[in-house]
Amino acid sequence: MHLPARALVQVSYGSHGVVLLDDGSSQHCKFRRKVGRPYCGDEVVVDVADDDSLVVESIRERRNCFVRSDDRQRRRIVAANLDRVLIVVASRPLPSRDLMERYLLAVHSLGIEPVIVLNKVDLEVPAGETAAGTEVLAHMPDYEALGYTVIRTSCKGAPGISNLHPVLHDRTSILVGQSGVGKSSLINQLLPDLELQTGALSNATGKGTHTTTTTIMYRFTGGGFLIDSPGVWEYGIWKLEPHELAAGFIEFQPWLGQCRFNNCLHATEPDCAIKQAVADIKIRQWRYDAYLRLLEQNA
Ligand SMILES: Nc1nc2c(ncn2[C@@H]2O[C@H](COP(=O)(O)OP(=O)(O)OP(=O)(O)O)[C@@H](O)[C@H]2O)c(=O)[nH]1
Ligand SMILES: [Mg+2]
Ligand SMILES: [Zn+2]
Repeated sequence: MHLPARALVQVSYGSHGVVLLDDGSSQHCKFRRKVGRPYCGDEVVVDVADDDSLVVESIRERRNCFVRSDDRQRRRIVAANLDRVLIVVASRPLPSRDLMERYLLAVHSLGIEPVIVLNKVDLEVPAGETAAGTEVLAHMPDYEALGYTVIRTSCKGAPGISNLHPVLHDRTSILVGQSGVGKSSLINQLLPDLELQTGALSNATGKGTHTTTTTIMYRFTGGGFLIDSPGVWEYGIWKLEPHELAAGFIEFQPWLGQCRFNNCLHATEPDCAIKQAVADIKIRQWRYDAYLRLLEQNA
């Protein structure tokens, strides 16, 4: 291996992590504070340090990055340089209210198309559960009508997971979603050599990787990369500009810019084109209601 060399960050623990080299090997690597913190998916240049360990020399400018918000509405990078974000939901645990809208908003802000994965379709939707959660599942045909790709999967029976292959091939994809929806189970089924890969990663880090506590990038058999991320209970949106919020609702697009006020929030303003479109049933009422809730939370 000729050094310095280009590499991909598979795992980042802040001051060190694992990088994937061109020869296909996963190597432990140190990060230098002056270079900045690399994240999963970052393209870096590595070299040998004085103590013979690998060290990141530079981080290439990120094409995009998927972020979440911490409890103070600050952006936290989860992974970088993505082609696909798969939003995984299931009937167990049921999604929380507006979770899907927040995820869709986040993915649209990256400038890429979200893919919705409805996993655990082998299970019945539990009766008597919260309306908010079951509503999300009932809205799947609406998401499809809006133009989103919805892929139904099961890790425990028909229809299996093979419908995912075409969207993952030759791409860098991340699976995000609530804890327990089956992200790691999907990855486990998608990667026949997962044990080999996690073995190589644990060897490199000395840490076990059975529970998803860190974002990890795997090589996808036949080309591409698959990133598993730790589940969240609530996916929070960072502080947004009002126009960024509306941009996350794709069906608003044709009417944006047509309100009486330039800075219209589409809430209480008169002569609002969005509200008119809702009244004309051109925009679904439940989506507009979700928009209003996000607007209020963002205020
Ligand atoms: N019935 C059924 N159970 C599933 C399916 N997929 C996953 N599970 C189960 O759901 C549980 C959670 O699965 P995980 O893959 O660990 O979920 P995760 O999204 O990775 O969770 P975190 O790592 O906490 O974010 C496990 O007990 C799985 O066996 C499915 O399609 N059907
Ligand atoms: Mg997991
Ligand atoms: Zn308006």
